[in-house]
Amino acid sequence: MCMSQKRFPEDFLWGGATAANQVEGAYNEGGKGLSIFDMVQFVPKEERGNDIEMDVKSKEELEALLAGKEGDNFPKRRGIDFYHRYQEDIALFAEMGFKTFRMSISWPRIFPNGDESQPNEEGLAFYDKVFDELLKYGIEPLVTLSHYEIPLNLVQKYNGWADRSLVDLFVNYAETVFTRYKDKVKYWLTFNEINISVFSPYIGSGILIDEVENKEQAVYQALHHQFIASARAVKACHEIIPNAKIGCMLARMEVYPETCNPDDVLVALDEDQKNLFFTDVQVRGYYPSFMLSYFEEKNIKLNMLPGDEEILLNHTVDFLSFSYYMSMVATANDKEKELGNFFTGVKNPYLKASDWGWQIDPKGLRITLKKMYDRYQVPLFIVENGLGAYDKMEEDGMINDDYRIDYLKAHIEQMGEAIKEGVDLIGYTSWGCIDLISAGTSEMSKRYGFIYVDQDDYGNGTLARKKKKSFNWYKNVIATNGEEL
Ligand code: BGP
Repeated sequence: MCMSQKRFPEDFLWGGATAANQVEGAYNEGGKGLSIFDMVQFVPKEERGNDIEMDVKSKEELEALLAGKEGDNFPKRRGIDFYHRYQEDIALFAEMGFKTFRMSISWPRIFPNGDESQPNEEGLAFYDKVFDELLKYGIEPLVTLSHYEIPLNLVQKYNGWADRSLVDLFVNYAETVFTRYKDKVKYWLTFNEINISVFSPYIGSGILIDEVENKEQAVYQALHHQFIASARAVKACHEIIPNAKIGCMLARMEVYPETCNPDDVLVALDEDQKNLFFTDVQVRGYYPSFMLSYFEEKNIKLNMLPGDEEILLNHTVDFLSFSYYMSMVATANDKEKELGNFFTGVKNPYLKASDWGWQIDPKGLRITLKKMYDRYQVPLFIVENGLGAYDKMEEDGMINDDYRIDYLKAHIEQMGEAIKEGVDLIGYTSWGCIDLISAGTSEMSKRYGFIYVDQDDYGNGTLARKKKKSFNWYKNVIATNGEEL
């Protein structure tokens, strides 16, 4: 226990985070259509090595998956059965004292094919029940509109966001849920980790990349459509729910130069700019000049319509949210690179890494908070942070996840320091507050939760929930508003 000067504001939003595709399951119940993640299979580490491959790349591959020819272990289809167990799970969140719960709406639960004229009432009713349950305990829902949950039909029909038609379809979906939940949800996010598309065009933008000629052109064009859709969703949110706040979401990691050699510093700066490009557009409201130069150099020609620039400029987000798990090291040397979910870099000799090689860096979070606040001067919200680890149940049934407590404690400590140093941080939702299916590897055994879920990588298990040691620890963190860690 460590007591220190008060750091966190009284109304700080403590909580946990999930995504529909990683928890709900019930992939073909309640009228839900297939989503892109329903097509991603689990491949054991022994077979895939260190490569993380989430993308379906061609029509042919997609058809084979649809026909079930390549095995049938699709963990994201089963999730952890939150669809049927949300009451039990939310009661546990309430017991920990959550002020907020980050979740996403599965777009194909509302519009099963993405392009119907009328929404699916059963899907809408499900989220009504979830929001009511949260509000019953005074937990504020924080809702992501699109967390890798693009309706599969939009991939088949349009090649995802590569086609501008998705803008209107998404805005219609956003308006539908804003209107339906306007009295229940005050905090919204548009696209989860919008920058993932560059590394994973299928997951980020629903693009079957082998079907396009100029890949980079297609990805940045899709992103332009997503920026427009996001800005129009911001506009609609402000009109429909005047007291709501809507933010963007970025996968953020600090990038350090390997040495003080200016060549390394330049490479690191370059990487960092490419990351900040996404928030530049969504927070500042325009494309940064370094990116326009990059497009020119690569002969990427974005098709922008008249009015696009105004939409981006006039409908910027209210706050900036991001995930933070690790930092990276960039080098001008062509060395062997380590792997994160989608960034590469070299090893940092000063840091330890998780079992998945993610370099643990609490001070990097403070650096990022300071940098982001300096650059944008809007409220910040950490909507994902945590340690993916193998947990072991002891003979007495306890899960002593001290390593997780250490990780979270060190990060929260640095958040407190950043707040003391003037950063406007409004909340923190720890990722995977209940064990869920990994986004990157589809493993169940990569666990982040305060709550254990009895299920293995192959779907065996009772799905029973059990509190880990970190459960009571986090409960106390919230009860003391971050003063006792
Ligand atoms: C982010 C995603 C989450 C989440 C997290 C951890 O990229 O927004 O959905 O899963 O990373 O990644 P992983 O599940 O690969 O450990």
